[in-house]
Amino acid sequence: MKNQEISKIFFELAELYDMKEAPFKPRAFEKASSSIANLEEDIADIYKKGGLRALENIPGVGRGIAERIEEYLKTGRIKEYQRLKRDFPVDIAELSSIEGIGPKLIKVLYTRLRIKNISDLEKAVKQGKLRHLPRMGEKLEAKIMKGIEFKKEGGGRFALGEILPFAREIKARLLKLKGVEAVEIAGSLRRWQETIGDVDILAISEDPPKTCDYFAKMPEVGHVYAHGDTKVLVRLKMGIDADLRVVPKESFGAALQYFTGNKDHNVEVRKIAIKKGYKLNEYGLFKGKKIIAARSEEEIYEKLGMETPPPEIRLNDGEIEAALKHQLPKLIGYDDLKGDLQTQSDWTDGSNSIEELAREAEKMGHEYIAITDHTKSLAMTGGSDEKKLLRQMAEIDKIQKKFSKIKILKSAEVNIMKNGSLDIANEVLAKLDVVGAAVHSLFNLSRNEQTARIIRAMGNPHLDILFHPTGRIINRRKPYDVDIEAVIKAAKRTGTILEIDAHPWRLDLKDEHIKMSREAGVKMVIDTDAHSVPELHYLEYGIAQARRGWCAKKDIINTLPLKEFLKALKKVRK
Ligand code: DGT
Ligand code: CA
Ligand code: CA
Ligand code: ZN
Repeated sequence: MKNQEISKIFFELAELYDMKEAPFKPRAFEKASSSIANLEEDIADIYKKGGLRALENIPGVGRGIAERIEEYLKTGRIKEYQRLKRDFPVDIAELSSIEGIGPKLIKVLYTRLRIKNISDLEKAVKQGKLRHLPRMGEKLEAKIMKGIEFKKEGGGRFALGEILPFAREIKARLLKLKGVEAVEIAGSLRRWQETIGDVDILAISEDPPKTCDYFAKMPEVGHVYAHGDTKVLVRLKMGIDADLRVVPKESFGAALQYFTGNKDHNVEVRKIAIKKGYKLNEYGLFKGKKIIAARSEEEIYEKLGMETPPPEIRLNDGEIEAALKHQLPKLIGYDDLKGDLQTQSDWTDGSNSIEELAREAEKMGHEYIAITDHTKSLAMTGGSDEKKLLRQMAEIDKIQKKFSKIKILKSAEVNIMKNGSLDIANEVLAKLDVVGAAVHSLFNLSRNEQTARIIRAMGNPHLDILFHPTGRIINRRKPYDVDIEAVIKAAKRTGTILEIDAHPWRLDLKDEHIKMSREAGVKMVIDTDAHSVPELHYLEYGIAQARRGWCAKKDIINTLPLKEFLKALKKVRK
C-alpha cells in the first residue's frame, strides 16, 4: 500500500515549500499528508475504483494534489518532489523531529553548513558551529543539543501514532491474501503503549510459507534478518523492525496472549499457571502433555481462574490481582464519547473552517464539538483577542443554523500567562460555553513557579478544562517541571477538569497521571487537539490512553450527552 509513502512525500513537500517561503502550498501538502496517513483504504484501490474524482473526495485533497497522487501511482515518483529534493538533499523528517528545528532553520543549516541529517547536526553542534549562524546563538544551540540527546534517550522508539496506521495497513493487506484466515497486531501496539520498539504480527494461514514470502517481499522492507516457513523478521525502510509469525489456528489464543505481553504480565501469569500445576507457553496451557486451553485468550485466563484483562492494562500493575478477584474495572469503550472538546479552526492555526470541522464531527456521530482557537498571547497563530472571540461567537451562531444534529460549542484554548492569569477578560470568558486553558510558553520555570502558575489559573471560576497538563511532546519535548499531584489536588478543589489530549504526539495526561486523577475523583475529558479534519479521528488514541489509566465511562465527562455534559462544568455557568 502506497499510503505511507505518499503521505511522507507530501509532508516533505510541505516542508520544502515552507523553506522556499511559498504561500499556501505548505499548508495544502501538510493537510493532504496527514489525511492520507489516516486513510483506512488503500489509496491505489481508491484510484482504481474511481480515478481522479475519487481521490478528490479524500479530505484535504484537491485537484492538484490528486494529480500528483496519480503521477506517483502511475510512475512511482513525483517529478516536482524530485526536483525540489535535488536542491535540498536533506532528511527533513529526521531533522524536524528535533525540538527547535523547523523548515527555515533546516534551509540555513544545509546552505551554510551542508547539514543533511541528525548525525551531521550533532557534529556541527559539538564543534560550536551553529551559534554563528544568523538569528542563532548559544542558547538555541544548547536547546538543539538537548533535543538531540532527548531523541537518543528515546532509544529509537517510535511514537505509537507513527506506527499504528502502518501496522493496520499491513494487517489489511495480509488479510486479503488467499488462505489467510486471521491477522492480529500483538505486542506494545496491541497494548497501545505510547512508544513502540517493534511491530509484532500474528497470522493464521493455510499456506504459511507463502504468507511469509509475501511479508518478506513487501516493498517497505529494507532488510530481512530471518525468513523461515512460519516466521519472518525484517527491518522496514522507515527504520523499525517488524516480525510476522504464522501460528496454528488451534493455538492462536496462546500465541496472542504470549506475544501481547507485556513481559512482566506474562511472567506473573505463567507463575499462576505453575501454581495450578500447569505449564503455559505460546502453544497453549498444558497439564502434562495434554492441552487444557489454547484457542482463545479468554479460555486460557478462565482456566487460570481469572478474568481476561484488556490488553491496554496488561503491565503487571495491579491487573492480575484484580483479574483473579474478578474485579477488573469496566473500562471506557471505544464508542463511548459524545463529543470533541479541543479543535482549532482556520481562525487561528487550524487548517479547516469551523463548518468543515463540525460537518466531519457530525458525520462521526458526535453530539457536540468545541471550537477552541488559540488566544492573543500566542501571536504566531493569530490568536484571538476579546474582539475576535466575540466575532467568532457570532459567526458560530450563524454556522449553527446549518446543523441540526450537532451543537457547536463556543470555546477557546486560552493562554495561561506567567503569573497564572488568563489572557482573555472574564466578561468574555463568561460568554463561552466551555473554557479550556493551557501553558504555551515559559516551559523552563522552576517547579514551584510552574505549579503555582497553573494552580492559580485553575482557580479562575471560568476555566473548565486544563488542556495538556504537562506539555510534553513524545520523543521531542520533556514535560515541564510541575508537581502533578498538586495540580490534581487543585483540580479536585476547584472542580477543574483535566484533559487527556488524544493527539498521538501528546497523549497528555499520561497513563500514570490518569490513574492518579481517577483515584482522586477528578473528572477528565478526552479530546483530539485536532488542527485539521483528519485529526478529528485521533480520539481512539485518547480513549486507549484513558483505558491504560483504568478509566471507566463515568470518569470521562464527554461520555455524557450535551445537556448533562454542560451541567458537569464549573459552577459559574450553572
Ligand atoms: P516493544 O516492542 O519494545 O515496544 O514492546 P513489546 O512488548 O512489543 O516487546 P517485544 O516485541 O520484545 O515482545 C513482544 C511480546 O512477546 C512481549 O510483550 C511479551 C512477549 N515476550 C517477549 N520476550 C519475552 C520473554 O522473555 N518472556 C515472556 N514471558 N514473554 C516475552
Ligand atoms: Ca514489539
Ligand atoms: Ca518483537
Ligand atoms: Zn494550535
